[in-house]
Amino acid sequence: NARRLRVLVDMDGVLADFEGGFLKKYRVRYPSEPYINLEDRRGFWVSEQYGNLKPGLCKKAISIWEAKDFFLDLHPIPGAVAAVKEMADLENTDVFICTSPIKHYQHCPYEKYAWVEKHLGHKFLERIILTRDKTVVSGDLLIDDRPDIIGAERNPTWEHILFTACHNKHILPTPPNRRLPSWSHDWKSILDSKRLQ
Ligand code: DGP
Repeated sequence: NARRLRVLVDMDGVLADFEGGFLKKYRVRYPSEPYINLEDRRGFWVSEQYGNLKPGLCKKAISIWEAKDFFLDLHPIPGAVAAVKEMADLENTDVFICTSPIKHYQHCPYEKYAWVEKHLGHKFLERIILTRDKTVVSGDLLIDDRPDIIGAERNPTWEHILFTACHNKHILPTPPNRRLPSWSHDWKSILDSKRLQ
């Protein structure tokens, strides 16, 4: 079976710790405002939960990830860098980093490239797909922490593997939807199960 497997890997929440980086910078910038512990995060949109916590916090939350160096300073998710490098070195496997930049484009797209070069190396710059619509990108697997990935294509080619994050851990995946709980779990078996299909 010489067919190559194409794996799309999301960045924020899967490779880069968006939630941890957000909370840390939010608390430094707004020390007297309430905040949401990561265990209490619910829903994909950080700004929505902060807005519900207190009027005005939606805008304050957004100001954190729109600031210079927010995306560049994110720490890698544990095990992510080693896993993606190993995945890219597997035979018959093509890995792409598939990520949606925020629409405030002054810093985010540049810093995503810089982050990939810093943590994964220059050759991974060939592997970046920036898109606000992941359904039009073709692949066998999409490893992503966002539960609802929809767009222009009603039948995406990829199978979505839900990567566990603080905001989605209470969602029950409706079978046959699969999860990857962390990078220390057996991601290779998920790839192998797809090769056999
Ligand atoms: P992705 O993980 O590729 O689907 O990208 C989603 C981006 O949106 C990621 O950078 C995280 C960011 N994000 C998280 N919460 C919010 C929010 O409440 N508002 C906006 N505009 N972006 C958010």
